[in-house]
Formats: sequence, C-alpha cells, structure tokens
Amino acid sequence: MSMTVRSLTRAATAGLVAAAALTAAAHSAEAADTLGSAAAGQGRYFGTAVAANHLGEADYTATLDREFSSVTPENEMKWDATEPSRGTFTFGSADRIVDHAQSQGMDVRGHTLVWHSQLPSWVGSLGASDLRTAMNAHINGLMGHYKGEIHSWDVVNEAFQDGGSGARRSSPFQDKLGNGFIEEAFRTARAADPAAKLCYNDYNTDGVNAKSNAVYDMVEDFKSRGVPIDCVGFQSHFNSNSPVPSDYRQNLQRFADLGVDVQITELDIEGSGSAQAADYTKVVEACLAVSRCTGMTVWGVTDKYSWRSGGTPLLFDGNYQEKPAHDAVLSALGGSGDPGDPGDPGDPGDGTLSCTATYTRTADWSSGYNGQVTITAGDEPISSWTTTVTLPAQQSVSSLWNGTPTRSGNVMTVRPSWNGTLAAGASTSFGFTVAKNGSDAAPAVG
Ligand code: 9MR
Repeated sequence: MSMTVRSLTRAATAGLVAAAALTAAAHSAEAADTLGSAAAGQGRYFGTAVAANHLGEADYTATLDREFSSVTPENEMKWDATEPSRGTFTFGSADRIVDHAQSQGMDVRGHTLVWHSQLPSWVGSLGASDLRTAMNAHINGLMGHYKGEIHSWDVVNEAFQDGGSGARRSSPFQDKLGNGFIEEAFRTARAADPAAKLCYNDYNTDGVNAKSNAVYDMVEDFKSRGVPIDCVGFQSHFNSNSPVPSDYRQNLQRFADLGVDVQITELDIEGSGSAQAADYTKVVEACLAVSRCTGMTVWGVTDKYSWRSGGTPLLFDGNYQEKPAHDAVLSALGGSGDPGDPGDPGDPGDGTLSCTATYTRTADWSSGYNGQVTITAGDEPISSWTTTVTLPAQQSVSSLWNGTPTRSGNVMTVRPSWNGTLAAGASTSFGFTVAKNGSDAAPAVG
C-alpha cells in the first residue's frame, strides 16, 4: 500500500499524542467533575461537535478542553471541505481540529465520508462508473490521511428517506449506483483504516419507526453477509416536534442486539431549564442502560454557535455558563459538581430546591381508574419529595406503587419508596388504583 508524505506525518504525530491521551483521561477520571471524566467513569466518551473557526476564542476552547473527551468536526471533514475538486484534498481546517483534539488527549469521530449534502457539484455530474471510482477514492483519501487517528467514522450518512416508506433517499450515489453503494462504501472503508469503527449515521431513527426499521433491516442484512459495519449513530436532534422517543432505549438496544455498537452522535434538545434537563437525562440514562452504547456527542459547545441557536439546545449558554441540562447530564453520568460552579449537582445550598408534580389518568374503567403522578426536580438535584393527593369523598385507593403513602381521611400524603433522589430536571412517578364508588372526578395533586 502506498502512503503519502502527509499521512505519514499525521500517523507519526498520532503516536506521540497517544501517551498524552492516557495521562489526561486518568487525571480527570479522579475528579469526575466534568462531562468527559464522568462519562469515562461509565466507560463512555462524551464528545462535542467542533468548528475550527472558533478554536481561537478562549472561552470556547477552555470549555471544550475542560469538559469533553471526544470531538467531531462539525463541517470540516465533509466532502465539500475536503475534496472541493476531484483529486485535490484540502485538510487544513480538519487538521486543525484533529491536532487540537490530540494535544488535549481527546478522541476524534470522523464525519462524514458519503453523504448527499455538502457535496461538491462535480460529484453529481459523474456517470455511474466514474462516481463509484470517485466515491472509493474519496474514502481512501480521507481515511488514509487520518489512518489510526479516528475512533469512529460515519461512513454513510442519512441514506434513508424520512416518513413512513422506509425507502432510500435520492442522491447521486443512490440514483446511479443503487442500494449497493452503502455496502461498497463500508467495504472500502474497512480496508482503508481497519482500526476505525465504521458507523452508519442518521436522524429520526431514534425511536422505533419505519425509518429506523429500514436501517435495522440493512444492518441485520450486513451482519448476516459479513459486510463490515461496527456501529450505528443516532443523531438525536430533538425539539417539541421531534421529542425524545419513549422507546429510545429499546431502539438502541435492538440495534445493539444485532452485534453493533450504538453511539449518540449529534445530540441537541431545544428548550431550557428543568424540562430540557429532564430530556437530556432521559438520553444519557438510555445510553448508560445499553452496554453497547459507547458514547455520546452533543452537536456543539455553546448555544450561540448551534445550528439551531434559536432553540438554545446545548449544555452551555452563549456565555459558556453551565445550564441545568449540563448539571443533569453530569449527574446522570455519576459525576459531581465542582464547588466553585453554582448549580452543579452536589453543591450545597447554591440554589432553591424545588419540584413539580403532574397528574394523569393512565387507565379508566367503569368502576375505577389508575392515576399517575410524575415528580420532576427543578434546577437543583433533590434527595426526597412529598406530595399530597386529595381524593373526592366517595373514592378510595386500593393500591399504590413506587411511593410510600400515609392516609388521613381522603388526603393521601406520598413520599418516595426507592425513588427519592432526582438529578436536576429528572423525573420519577408513582401510580395508584382508585375505586370510583360512583364519583368519576379527578383527585387534586399538590
Ligand atoms: O451543524 C452543521 C451546520 O453547521 C451545517 O450548516 C449543516 C449543513 O448541512 O450541517 C450541520 O450538521 C448536520 C450534520 O452534518 C448531519 N446531521 C444533521 C446536522 C444538522 O443539520
């Protein structure tokens, strides 16, 4: 195999920084007061997307270096950035990010080799045979340059359509090479850098749905035929139109059960305060519950540079202050806050302890119903809670689970059973069965 002078240089540099990486990880693992070190304590990485043009901003870089253990170049490894004209590779911006990451002992995710978007126009104008050659040359060019330096590559990105069809998305690759382009890209990628984990990455595949079913079928087929695939990336861009799915963990697990790693690759959740924190907690807890979920990446360091900046979807605000979502993630990862950082989990007395209780009727039949009360911690973690459920006079509770009730007339005071400790923004629920005895009215919860 031939090696260019550039890739030889990068490979030699990589050997030097590997030792530095170990020292940094061991050092921060002791403290576990950053996202990266807390995740390391769980055997995971915690990464962020990075833009090369912000690396000169002191607060950006300080936050990046302190908190994260993996980086994904947000745009700098895409086809338009790396091979703007055929056969001419430009690695300047991507190299800057990789060099910075290595100097800090961070790992690098490669994003992305074959994608319909940010594709220079010359690619779209090629005929089928030329396109196949160009696709393989692009994979070889990028992966060769960074050989041994990338922990996981998004080999193919977003090849499936949204919506219910489970069909492949139209792209020059799909339209000219057919379904087989994905398999070919993975085979080329394996040969180009056998040490890198090879991932398929997509969005709106985070829960069980037609699109994720189609990806699932493809991965199952690849595994059965020995096509080299090591992981599936779940982008996890969430907002009110696309909330964290209730079957998120289950979906990650079914992919893991196919024999691939799963990674949360582009996490961001629009919102603020305790509701946003609670959603982040759900995502982190889902990853930690799946042993093959090897790490999480948020799609940016600070809200102000997010691709969805209006939705403030990240863990640090525009002034690099830790948001409740940051503290919730740190806590869910088992970390504890730095006493100097107001609002970090574990800080004594920095904020006001609060929680909210919401009631829903989860089942209903003629003579009775099931009620559920969800307790959500505010911007500080809590270690216990108390709530009251006042029933209409005729009604009586026949059973209650996930809580400890004491009754006085028609007022039931409920305290935790096992579920008193909640991270900032995190939730727990208790449930109960009520005999209506002729009254269908709802209880008052406070
Ligand atoms: O965050 C990226 C943004 O800066 C670019 O303008 C955009 C162009 O397509 O790509 C964004 O990143 C996308 C990622 O590469 C693939 N998944 C969706 C991401 C958000 O659009």
